[in-house]
Amino acid sequence: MTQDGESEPVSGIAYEPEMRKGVSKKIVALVIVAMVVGASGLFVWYEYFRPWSTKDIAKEVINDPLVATPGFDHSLAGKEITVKGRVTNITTYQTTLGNQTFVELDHFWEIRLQIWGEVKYKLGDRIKMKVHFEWSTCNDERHVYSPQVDFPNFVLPSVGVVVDSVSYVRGMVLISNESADGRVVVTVFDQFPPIRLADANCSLRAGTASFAAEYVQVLGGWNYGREIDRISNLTNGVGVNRTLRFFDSDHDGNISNGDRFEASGLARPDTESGIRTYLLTVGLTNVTDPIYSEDIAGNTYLVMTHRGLLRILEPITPYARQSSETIPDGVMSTVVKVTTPVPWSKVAIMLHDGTNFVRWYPSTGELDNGSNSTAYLGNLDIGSLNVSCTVVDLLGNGVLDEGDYFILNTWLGTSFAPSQNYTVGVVYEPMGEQICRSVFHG
Ligand SMILES: [Ca+2]
Ligand SMILES: [Ca+2]
Repeated sequence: MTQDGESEPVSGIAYEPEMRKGVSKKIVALVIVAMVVGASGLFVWYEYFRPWSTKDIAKEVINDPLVATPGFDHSLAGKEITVKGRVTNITTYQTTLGNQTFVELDHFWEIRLQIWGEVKYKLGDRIKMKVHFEWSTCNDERHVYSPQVDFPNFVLPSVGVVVDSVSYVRGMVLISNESADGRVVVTVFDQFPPIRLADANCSLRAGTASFAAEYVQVLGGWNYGREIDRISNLTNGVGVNRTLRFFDSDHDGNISNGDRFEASGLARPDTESGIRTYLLTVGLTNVTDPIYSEDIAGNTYLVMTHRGLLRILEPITPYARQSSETIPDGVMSTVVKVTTPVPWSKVAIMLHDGTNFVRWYPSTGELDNGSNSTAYLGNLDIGSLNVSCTVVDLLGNGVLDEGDYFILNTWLGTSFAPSQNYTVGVVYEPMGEQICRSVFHG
C-alpha cells in the first residue's frame, strides 16, 4: 500500500479501473456468481476426482485429541477416489483369507494401500488405484474406514501373533481356524506340562474398542472387552451361553495336544473394512502360575472380518514338534507336526554344541521332486567335529511338514561325545527364530 491508501499494481496485472466503464452491475454480478460456482465445482473436482497421494489420505485421518480411536473424516463415507504414486515397497502376508498385500507409494509408509489376492504391481511401477470409503465398525465403535487402505486395523493380526507367542512361552500353543460351517476351531497344538481339566476354565471375551485402546487391552490381557461365554470347569465341555465348547479329543482328562475349543456363531462385521475381535483364554482354577502370578495358562486372539477368521500364516515363525534319536555316528530328527508348512529355502538346520553353532541351508528346488527327495547339504566343522547334514522330504513337496527328517553324521574319525549335550533343530530364517529343537548326546 502507498501512503495515500491506493492499491499498488500487482506485478504483471495492472489494475485498470477504466475497463469497468460501460459494464453493467448486473453482468458483473453474473460473472461473480459464475466464478463462485466454477470455483466450488473446481473444489469438488479437486477433492474427489484429482488423483490422491497416500499422504493426502493421511491428512483425512481424524486428528482430534478428543477422539482416541480415529478413522477417516466422515465426509469421505461413500466416496471413491483415485490414488496415484510410485510403488516403493510391497509386503505380502499369507493369511487364512489368502494373500494380503500392503503397497507403499512414494516412500510414505504411514498409509499403505491394501490388496487381497493377486497383485499386479511391481516395485518402481507408477500406479493408479481406486479406493473407497465406507461407514464401518470395529467392535462396538463406528468409524469411516476403507477396505483398500491399511489404516488403522492392519496391525491387529500381528497383535494376534504376539498374543500367541506369549501363550507359547507359557507352554500352550493354540491354533485357530474356521470350519466350513463358520465355527471357529481352536486346536491345542502343544501343551506342556499337561493341565488337568478339573483345574482349568475357559473364557471367551469380545473386544469393545478399536485402535490404541484395543491393542493396549489385548496385550495387557486385563479386563479385555466383555465376556460372552465361559466354561468354569473344563470337565464340563459346554459354556453357559453354549457359544463355547471344549473337546477332550483323547479322553485323557487333561488339556493335551489335539484337544480343541470351538466357538459358534461369533458375530462378524457387515462391511469389508470392519473388524470384530475376540480373546479366548484358558485359565487355571486351582493353580497359580509361578512365573506370571496370573491364572492364565494360555490364550489366543481372534480377528474376525466380513469374510471370516483372519490369521497370518506366513511370514511368522511356525511351531513344530520334532523327535530325535541317536543312530550310529549321528542323530536323526523327524518333524512330527508343524503349524504351517514352510518352504525349505526359508529354514536352516542348526546344530549347537553349547559353545559353537553351525547352520545348513536347504533349498526348496532340491526337495520338491514330487516323491521322496533327498538333499545332501555338505560337511561343516563344529568344535573338533566334522558333521554332514542330509535332509529328506518324505513326499518331495518342497516344504517342511509332517514326517520329513534330517540326519547329522560325524566324519573323519570324530563322533558326538556321550558326556556332551548337543541341540539340533530348525530355524525359521525370515525371523531368525527356532521352529523346533531337541537335545541329544553321543
Ligand atoms: Ca486331552
Ligand atoms: Ca515335506
